Amino acid sequence: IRDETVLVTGGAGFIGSHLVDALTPHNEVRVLDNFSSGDRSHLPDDVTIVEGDIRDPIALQQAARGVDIIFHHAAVVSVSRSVDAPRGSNETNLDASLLVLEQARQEDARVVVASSAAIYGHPSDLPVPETAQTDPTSPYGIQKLALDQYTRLYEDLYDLPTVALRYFNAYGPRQQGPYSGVISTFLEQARAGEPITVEGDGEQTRDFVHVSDIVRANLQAATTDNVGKAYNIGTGTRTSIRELAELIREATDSSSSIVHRASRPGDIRHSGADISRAKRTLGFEPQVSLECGIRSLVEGT
Ligand code: UD2
Repeated sequence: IRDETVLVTGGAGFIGSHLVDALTPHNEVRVLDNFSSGDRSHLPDDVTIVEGDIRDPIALQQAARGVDIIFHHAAVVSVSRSVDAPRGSNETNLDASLLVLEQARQEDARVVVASSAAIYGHPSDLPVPETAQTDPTSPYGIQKLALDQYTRLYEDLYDLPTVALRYFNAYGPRQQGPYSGVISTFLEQARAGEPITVEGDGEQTRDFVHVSDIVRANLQAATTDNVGKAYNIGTGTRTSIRELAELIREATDSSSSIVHRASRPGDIRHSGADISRAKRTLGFEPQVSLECGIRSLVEGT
């Protein structure tokens, strides 16, 4: 997209900041972030930063004034935090998301929201299509499901162009911190020569999707005519955690051992996206294989 005024909520975060990088050369970009987990150093110079919380209607109003598109990535991303404090995460992930949708209505702006594979819970059939039963196993999953449904409803009720992108397991540069996901954890362990900690038997599988593919999906969602819909964003390939541990050990030339720990209570056994709708309708085609994605993380490119 070009010559648009866009707002990225959570634009200093992991996915948001990569999206900002892709948007800034050709658009006027604003970022709304409270820097609770985002990092200012990830932001290029030529973006307008509104430091504030998406729960704050005034900050949101200021950031969203006159925008054509809102990419909504601000969220409390920790599933375990949502389990410990459901109301707190609900305020940010759902109540504030409604503020975003209302603001978009006022500005007549398109909205692309970050939904999640968490809405499916334990999938009964794999790969999971968008039409699969939704059965979240955490408050986080319920919050994302409600947001996903509200997005569709806003198109239905108010004719607002909306798209929900259901991310599977995202990874890539700048993913850091305690809730950052298994790839960055394994990579840190391998680099430090510490044991790589596989939880459970390691036969559980995930669909790992590189952040650059997620950015591509966002740009496609920004122009598609097929609005009011949700799209799975993954690769369609599943990898076991044990295999991942070995891939990372090899890629880093690490002498780390691979050790097994207790599995996570309630862990999803298998997760994998059916991405045929995104392919057909958005023209989405993942470009980064897990091997390439890990290699570029290791090489820092
Ligand atoms: C992902 C999302 C989460 C939510 C969820 C929905 C991430 C970071 N989180 O959680 O937001 O959408 O999917 O189902 O993408 N593991 C190990 N050793 C470690 C760390 C993890 O074996 O040191 C295992 C873990 O037990 C799990 C798998 O790796 O089986 C993936 O864990 P994760 O935390 O990266 O992501 P996940 O799928 O639980």
